[in-house]
Amino acid sequence: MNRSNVLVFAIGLFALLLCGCPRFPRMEDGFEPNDTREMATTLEVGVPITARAVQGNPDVFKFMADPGELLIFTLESLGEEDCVAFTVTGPDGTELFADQHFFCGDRGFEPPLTVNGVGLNMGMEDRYVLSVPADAGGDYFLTINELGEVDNLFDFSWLYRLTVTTTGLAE
Ligand SMILES: [Ca+2]
Ligand SMILES: [Ca+2]
Repeated sequence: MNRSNVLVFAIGLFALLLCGCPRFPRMEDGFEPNDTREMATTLEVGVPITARAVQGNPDVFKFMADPGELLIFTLESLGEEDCVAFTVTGPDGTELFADQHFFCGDRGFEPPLTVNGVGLNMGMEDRYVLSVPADAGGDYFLTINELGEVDNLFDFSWLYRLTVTTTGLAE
């Protein structure tokens, strides 16, 4: 590449970045659209689902629980930007868990809202474990929201593997 070509290339790249186009949209997964509880993807015990959460496009999953079960949602990070926030909703629409942070890395500063013993464990590397006591039977919903930074030019996305398992609640 001679000097003027380099200059043209640099100006072109700068112009592209400046106008924010193209957006290089992140590829979605095959479970879309699953953006609301009405369109939620059904989970089955022990059957892992590999999917991608793209910023601005929530992924909603549902699981039919028997009363008295403990639901364990395990999310393994498979790559890209791990910048997620979770919400868990019970059969009557009550929010049982809700991350309160809006940007990547702020989880530690904004503790999540949790009720009824729902807990998030991040003890293992690249893994989130959400424990949800299902006192009532019915559909429990897990929403995965990919967040961003204040200044990311392109949408973030997160590749994950989600598995739900159950045990009886401790007496
Ligand atoms: Ca998705
Ligand atoms: Ca979605």
